[in-house]
Amino acid sequence: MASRKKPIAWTIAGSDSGGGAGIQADLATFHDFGVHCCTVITAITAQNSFAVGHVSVTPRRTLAAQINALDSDLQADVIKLGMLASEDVVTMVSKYLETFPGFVVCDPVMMSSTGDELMAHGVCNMLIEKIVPRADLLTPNLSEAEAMLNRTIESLDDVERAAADIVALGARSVLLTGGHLSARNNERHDYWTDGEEGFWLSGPNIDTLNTHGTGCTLSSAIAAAIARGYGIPDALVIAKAYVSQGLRMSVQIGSGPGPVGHIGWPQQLIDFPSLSRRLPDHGKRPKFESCGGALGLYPVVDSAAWVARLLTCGVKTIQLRVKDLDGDALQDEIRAAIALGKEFQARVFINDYWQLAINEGAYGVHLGQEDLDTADIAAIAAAGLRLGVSTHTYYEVARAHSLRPSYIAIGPVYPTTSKQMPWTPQGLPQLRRWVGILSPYYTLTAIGGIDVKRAKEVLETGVGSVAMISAITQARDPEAVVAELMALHGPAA
Ligand code: 3NM
Repeated sequence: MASRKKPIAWTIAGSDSGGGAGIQADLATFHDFGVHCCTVITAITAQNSFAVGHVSVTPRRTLAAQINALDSDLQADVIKLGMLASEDVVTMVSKYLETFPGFVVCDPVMMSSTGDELMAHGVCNMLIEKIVPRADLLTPNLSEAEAMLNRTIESLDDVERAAADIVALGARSVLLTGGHLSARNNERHDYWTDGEEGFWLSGPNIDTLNTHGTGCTLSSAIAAAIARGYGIPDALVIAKAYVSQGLRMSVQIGSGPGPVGHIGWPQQLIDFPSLSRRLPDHGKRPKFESCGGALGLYPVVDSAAWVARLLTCGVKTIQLRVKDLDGDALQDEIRAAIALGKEFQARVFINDYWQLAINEGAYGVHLGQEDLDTADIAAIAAAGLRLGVSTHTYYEVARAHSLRPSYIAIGPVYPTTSKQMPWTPQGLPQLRRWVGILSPYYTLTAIGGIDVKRAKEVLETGVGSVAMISAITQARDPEAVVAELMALHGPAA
């Protein structure tokens, strides 16, 4: 996932003498993500925590010299654009971007959080004409989006429309932060779209005055995550978590609003956003039953015969994952597996076929992310079935988190041949990170390429359960393997 050499980012932005926003916030953010940050300073501001007193735009030659010095030695993987204070700056930066092949995040800074104007109206139009079409991601807040579109944004529906209209101006994608407009259910909602797909990120509404540098930090954190090899959806989740953590931990330093904190990779689920395609209405969020403790050894099998064989060995959690049956044969298989679960008092999860699982009274349903688009999640919850969801990335965990499922599966831990997948294995360090973030709130299982030898190190992460196919179903002596794996897990719940 992460690239090998230390990635390089440039921030092309203004200096904040107060140390809370601009170049200073960017440096702290990139540092936290292990990304080397070069700086092209577009303006020197004289400011403190309550006002911007003076702005001195960098002379052309000085700006060009910075860009040339970096271009000849420290070429960027990612460029983050902040305050571009004059037409000269916009022209020169846009010229450089014409040949820059990497990712460009543009935070269209127009005002400071103290309410001081940092960009004249004419410059805004130039930004739209020359920079926006080169931006892979634009991160306006409400007032910046209003200025760009020359209209007011008054509702969350307006936010979706505004984001789409900004994409129509030429940006490859837009994250529009909903700000005060979006504060409801104690959450704040930001909307991302590339004009084809879109989703809402909902994070905690943190009650603090110390918000100085939030926009700069958000855009830099996104750029940093991109530089570390994450795709845009993952980068947005990581960056929003980073900013939420920074707001939660922020302290007032001067006599005005303090800076958002910069305190490393986000570690706690309370800071992580949940993610959904439509604006969530948490008042109506379905509630899932818990699994009543750790899942223990969790075989994934393709027939009721295997369910019978493994439940006889004492397995207490199992998934029926049928891929090649339909009609009555499929229904019979599911019915038989569910009956076995009741007989052995085991948790039988049905993969995919949520409607049949409901009809037949299964203990639970397991869904992949693609099934989340089509399954009736509310119906599964209303029928009292547990829900397990597969996750492979930050984006997918954020999406699973929006449903508050009964358990989350994390995979693939290692390479697997049992399922075709586009994701690189997450590995033990990332699994450990997920356990730290998720296990206080969620029952977990780890899956993908786990065999008896690896099960020990996987369980040492504290995940509480391993799920597997081939290590059991292709073993010469499945009963012996299951006995060994169950012993590794300890007593079943
Ligand atoms: N889901 P094996 S990995 C069904 O990462 C499945 O979501 C995965 O098989 C995920 O134990 C996987 O043979 C295959 O590697 C697990």
